[in-house]
Amino acid sequence: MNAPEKLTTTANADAIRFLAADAVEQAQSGHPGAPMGMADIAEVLWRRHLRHNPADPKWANRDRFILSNGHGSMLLYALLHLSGYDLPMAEMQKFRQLHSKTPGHPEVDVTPGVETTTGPLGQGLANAIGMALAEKMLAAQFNRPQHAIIDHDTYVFMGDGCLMEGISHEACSLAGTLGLGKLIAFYDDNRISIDGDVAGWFTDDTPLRFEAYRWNVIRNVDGHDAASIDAAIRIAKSQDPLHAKPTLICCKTNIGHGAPTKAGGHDVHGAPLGKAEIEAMRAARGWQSPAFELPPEVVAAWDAKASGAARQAQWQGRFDAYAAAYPHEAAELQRRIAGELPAALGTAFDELLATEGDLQKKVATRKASQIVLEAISATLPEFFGGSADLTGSNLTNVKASVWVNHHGAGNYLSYGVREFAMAAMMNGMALYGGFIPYGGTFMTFSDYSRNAIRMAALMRQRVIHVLTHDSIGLGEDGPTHQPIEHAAALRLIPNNRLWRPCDGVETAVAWRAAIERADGPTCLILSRQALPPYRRSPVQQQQIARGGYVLEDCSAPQVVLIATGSEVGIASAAAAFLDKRGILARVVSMPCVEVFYAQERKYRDFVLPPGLPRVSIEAGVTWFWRGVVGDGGIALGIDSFGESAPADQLYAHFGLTAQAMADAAAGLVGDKGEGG
Ligand SMILES: Cc1ncc(C[n+]2csc(CCOP(=O)(O)OP(=O)(O)O)c2C)c(N)n1
Ligand SMILES: [Mg+2]
Repeated sequence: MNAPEKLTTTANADAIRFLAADAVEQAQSGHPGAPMGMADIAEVLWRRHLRHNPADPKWANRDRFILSNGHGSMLLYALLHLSGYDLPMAEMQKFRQLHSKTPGHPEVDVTPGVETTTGPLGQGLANAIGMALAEKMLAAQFNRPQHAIIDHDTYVFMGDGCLMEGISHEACSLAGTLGLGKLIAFYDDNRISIDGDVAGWFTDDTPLRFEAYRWNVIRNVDGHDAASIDAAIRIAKSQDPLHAKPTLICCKTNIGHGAPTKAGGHDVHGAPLGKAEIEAMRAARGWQSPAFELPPEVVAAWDAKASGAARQAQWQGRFDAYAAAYPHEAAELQRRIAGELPAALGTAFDELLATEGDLQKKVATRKASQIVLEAISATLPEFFGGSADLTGSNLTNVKASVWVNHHGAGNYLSYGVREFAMAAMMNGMALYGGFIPYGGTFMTFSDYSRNAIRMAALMRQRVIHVLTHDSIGLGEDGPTHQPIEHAAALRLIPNNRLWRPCDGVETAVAWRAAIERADGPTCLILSRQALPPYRRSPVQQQQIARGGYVLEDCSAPQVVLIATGSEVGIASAAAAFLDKRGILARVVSMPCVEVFYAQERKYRDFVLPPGLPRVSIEAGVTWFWRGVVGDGGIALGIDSFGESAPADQLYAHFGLTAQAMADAAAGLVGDKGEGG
């Protein structure tokens, strides 16, 4: 590279440095270190390699860029602004302010060009691995000879923090096995994290670690030398596609590079540089422009609008040729990317619910779930199943499941014992588009996935968690495996939906709600043990979708018994006991509390008449239900850990019996005992 080019390259990267330093200074909040340290890598990647179109951030065949070290958000905002996305300079000045397009950490659907919400370290990397998998599978399904319409790379930036997080092991190990050769990750090896020099807490041989994962590792790249960075990217992209591996480019960098006195230390990680340091940096780097102004030649050098439009137009030409040769495939791909459900899906659900079959028999709801999957999967090619090594227990597979292979064919993935990576990869797939991912594990291990479930809720992504073995009903495996607080905890996540169906029909309705819901995740909470079926009128069957409904009624109820899942049977038996004692009880099944409380007041009051005493039962913590039953009501449940024993003994041990529920209800209506 000759001298003038090098100068421009440096100036282009310095534009990122000054935007980041000035925005953080203005906000008096944020992280200048990573953007300044990775500016040179970003400049080479974005200006020489990244295939994107600022005018259409959703272009299907764009390269994906994920900033997994999301605290460096100003790096991404600077790149988007400089490239010509709809992110004007005014937004740089509003960094971290209410309702700006430049929030503290990158948020999908807030800023054009942000592919996923990052900040919780390690998850962006796992999202990117999900996206790279989605690309590989979509390409395998839709590309045809001479028509490679899905064919792009997925790039990730990450720092020490992402690599220290355990999820990086889970996800990168799987990425190596799957041979995701179009995934290119850059490690910002600056030897600094918040507490200081990582020598005291992070001394892994990272290149060796990734070689052990079967990645293509490029070591010792000078992260401030454009030619070395460029060469590394070219090596990553020149792999034989048949044997390609994910690439890790290890870049030695200097955190806060350019700051005259603060670079290289942990103080630049997450604090404003200070006016004096920024002015000294301006002088040292010969940067004449004031804050939030840029030299015209730098603006021109960065502008990717024309090149991006040309690139997309060229792809559009290829897509049109594909559509002419393969009209059915082209329409189907467009449908899937748009996230529209096929009409046949609704018909399959309607038929399943209208026809007497195994779903309407006594069945474990995990088994009912598999019956549902068997009935609908063929209509939903975007459905992508999996399990964290519990397929035979979660019953997430169907006869037509094909395990994903090295070439990207298949519709089912054994994620291995990697719950968190599974959840975060599913988020990546949902964000990518063209797939509706669902994955299974035991409900108690939803804690391992929890932050990724939260991120799906925050990002409004359609991801479905199949959580089986949902209570002490799983029996002998004992308290480690028996979820107690999990249903309540999952219900607490805003925009998450939790369904705990009581029989096969409710399971089908829950699956339908999960799939038809396009703006957030759903957790399906399913039993290991068989549960009896209920008979419902057509109206009752329709009301299941309202989250809660009257399952068994009487002429003038004196008390309402509310239950979910396997405890609905206990509530109905309790109602029968009460009836013998001359007490009239209504049984309400409430498979989805969140959906029920989203119904209009009239319906809620119809199901739970104000003033009538309430008793709830769920084999989990009671405090969640106290709000539903109110001060005068009784919530039956378990406020300790479970025990190891056969399930029926456990229900008796924890007092979750029809007799106990009947006694509680009788007490509320003033009946003190048999005949009393
Ligand atoms: C899961 C998670 N834990 C903790 C944090 C808080 N945090 C933000 S950045 C950071 C240090 C990251 O170090 P590194 O990735 O090396 O970033 P650098 O200082 O080099 O920019 C921490 C602990 C977080 N964002 N996510
Ligand atoms: Mg670091």
